[in-house]
Amino acid sequence: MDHFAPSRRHFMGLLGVTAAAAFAPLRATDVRLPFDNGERLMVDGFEGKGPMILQRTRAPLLETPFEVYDRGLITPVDRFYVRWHTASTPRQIDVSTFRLNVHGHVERELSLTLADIASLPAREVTAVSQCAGNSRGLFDPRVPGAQWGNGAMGNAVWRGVSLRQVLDRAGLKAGSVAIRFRGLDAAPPQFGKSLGVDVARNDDVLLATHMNGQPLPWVHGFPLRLVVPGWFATYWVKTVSDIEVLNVEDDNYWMAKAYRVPGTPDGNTTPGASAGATTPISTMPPRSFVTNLRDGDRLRAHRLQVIRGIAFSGKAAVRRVEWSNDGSSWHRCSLDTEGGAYGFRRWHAQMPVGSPGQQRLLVRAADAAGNVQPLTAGWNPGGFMRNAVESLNLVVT
Ligand SMILES: Nc1nc2c(c(=O)[nH]1)N[C@H]1C(S)=C(S)[C@@H](COP(=O)(O)O)O[C@H]1N2
Ligand SMILES: [Mo]
Repeated sequence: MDHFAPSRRHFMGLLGVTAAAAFAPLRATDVRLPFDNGERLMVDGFEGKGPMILQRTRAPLLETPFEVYDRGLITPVDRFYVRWHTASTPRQIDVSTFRLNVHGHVERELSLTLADIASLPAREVTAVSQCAGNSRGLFDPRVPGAQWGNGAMGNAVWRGVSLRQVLDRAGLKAGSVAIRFRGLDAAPPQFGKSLGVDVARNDDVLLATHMNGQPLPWVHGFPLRLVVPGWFATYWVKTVSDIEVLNVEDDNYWMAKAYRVPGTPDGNTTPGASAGATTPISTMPPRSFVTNLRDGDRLRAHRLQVIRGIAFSGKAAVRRVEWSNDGSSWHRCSLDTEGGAYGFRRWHAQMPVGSPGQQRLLVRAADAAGNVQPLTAGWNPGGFMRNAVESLNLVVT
């Protein structure tokens, strides 16, 4: 299958650091995501990654195999999911001519080199990046779009500079409303997203150069990407090279038409209902997952079973994780302290295994702002923001 052949082109280094990717030989095996037509290839060595679930080759769409989340709090770069909208992805960047241009409703236009950006104070944030369409394949009824399982998310340590440092140097004029970010993707409509001024001026919003201590690989947006902790990853514009301050709301395709949900409190509606007013996707509601057991696993009767997993919320820090066998009586899990407000939090508990037969396991998270995962899954036509309580069916023998 020669269309899987990895590119031999290399990147130029970022400020002397070589970002050239080494490609392992490609191997492919079958995997099955938990929905109809869920058969996929597991590929190893594609785009410099380790074993990943192949959703699409061009533009690359790679899903993290779920067992990776059980191995550690931080998702390794070579197992981190990948999503690009178009195949016109910028693989080769000349770091000597690259500029970050800041213009629009500003006091001073800027054209910053990578060295200019590196001279600003560094800042590091651990945060979950989750595609708004993560888990879309589980929507019922099914909806069009990338048919992800639960692996379009990852937790990384992002390092760069606060976007605010750059905005302050440009000076926002009175009446600024939104900040629009564009990447180097060439195909129209050119990818771009915007943030309200207040969100953009949060010190934790980064122009990141590094991920888990390594320069960003091209698939994750070398040489600069936006990191918006708590917000769905659609806002995390890769290869960001253009920042435009607007004095009106952004009417760009990616804000005005795409990545929107019904204007209801939870962003959901009834299948078939006429499309009412919509609103742009923003912060991530809480989610939690068991990572050490899979649906259909066998457990021995009348023992204590360790259960563990991850939880996160983009709206406020995770406050509580609970497990249940029936969806009505809930038991508190222990929450690890490690992780920070924007990252994965690990949790664990001991679950008594009952008599031989079926045993369900559900887990739900609540955050400090009082958001709790709903028991039944909501639905919207874009297949966005799934955050229902997930359940496993275990077989007790
Ligand atoms: N330039 C650019 N940035 C982009 C996109 C894109 O297509 N082009 N896709 C966005 C979407 S929808 C997601 S989910 C994340 C995926 O980031 P990752 O590939 O680093 O995991 O990048 C975001 N930033
Ligand atoms: Mo996404």
